[in-house]
Amino acid sequence: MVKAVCVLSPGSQTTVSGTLTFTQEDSAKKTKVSGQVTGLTPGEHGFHIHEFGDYTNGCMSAGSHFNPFGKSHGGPDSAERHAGDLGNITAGDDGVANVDISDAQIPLIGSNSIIGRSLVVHEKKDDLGQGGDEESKKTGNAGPRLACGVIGIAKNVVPASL
Ligand SMILES: [Cu+2]
Ligand SMILES: [Zn+2]
Repeated sequence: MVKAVCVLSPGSQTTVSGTLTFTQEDSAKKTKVSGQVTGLTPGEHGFHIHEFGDYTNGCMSAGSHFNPFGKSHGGPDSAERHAGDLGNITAGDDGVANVDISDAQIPLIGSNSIIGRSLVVHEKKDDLGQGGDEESKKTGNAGPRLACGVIGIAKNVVPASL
């Protein structure tokens, strides 16, 4: 089993934070993402893996959605999607979103491993590629980046084969 962790840091002018854990039992299994994001406005917020674990210029340096197969933007259940398209998380009135996702396109093992890339939480709802405009097929119109964090190897776990 490979385990990774992401501690989200607030972007400029936000107080959004959170800790997410990632686990993958073996290369044939989905990756589970679980944890909590706090400080959100109530409602849905785009939630993606972005291509770079780079914060030299804040969350903007994380680049575009992780897209190793050259696809258009979609939702987690879409046939056409970026690997990093995890859809939306939903915050309650307390501003807390509980995350519990299983996804086959964000492996921790193998050449398309997301370890070393980043997780980004957005201000707006991701339209999952259904917005009808050009931007919808790129970013889902999810808007500014509220918080981001690098996905790193978690303590006490020896990765199988990264
Ligand atoms: Cu994003
Ligand atoms: Zn995308």
